[in-house]
Amino acid sequence: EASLAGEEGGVTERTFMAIKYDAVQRGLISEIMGRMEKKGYKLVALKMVWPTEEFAGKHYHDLKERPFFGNLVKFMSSGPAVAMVWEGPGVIKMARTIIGATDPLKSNPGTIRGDLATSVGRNVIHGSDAYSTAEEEIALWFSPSEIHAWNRTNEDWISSNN
Ligand code: IDP
Ligand code: MG
Repeated sequence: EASLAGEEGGVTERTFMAIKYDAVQRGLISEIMGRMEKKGYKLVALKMVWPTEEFAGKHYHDLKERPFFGNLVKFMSSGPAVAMVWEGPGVIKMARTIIGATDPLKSNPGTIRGDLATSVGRNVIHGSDAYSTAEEEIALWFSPSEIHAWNRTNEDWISSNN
């Protein structure tokens, strides 16, 4: 489990992100991962997953009643995604900021979707939207043994308590 100890600039927490199959096809994996890595967040779990329709439906269960749900689940199960858990101060909210708005045309330049996408149906990345969904999605995509609590040797150059 992520430590909830307070740190300057936010509580250390974990969020789930998935690089969608459109970004995998377009060769944007390192571009997207690099943004989280360079920000100073720590990658604590990583794998490629080709979701079944059933699994994709579980991941997007909140959207079952939406008209685009069928297409969304078909798209998500059409190829492998890159599933990740990122850890760090305020990472749940900050990952959403780094991602941008759901509709790439409403995402600011500088965000992942604002820089790399134009269509809501091909918006390259998923990120958990709250603490509760982060917990739920991490548990859906990863087993506890796949999540690694490793120490960074340069931690003092990224985070300070004073
Ligand atoms: P989010 O990914 O920004 O959290 P959600 O509202 O949770 O956005 O929707 C999940 C995914 O469903 C979006 O990333 C997008 O791929 C797809 N989606 C959302 N709204 C629409 C829509 O109006 N048309 C088509 N696809 C949509
Ligand atoms: Mg969402």
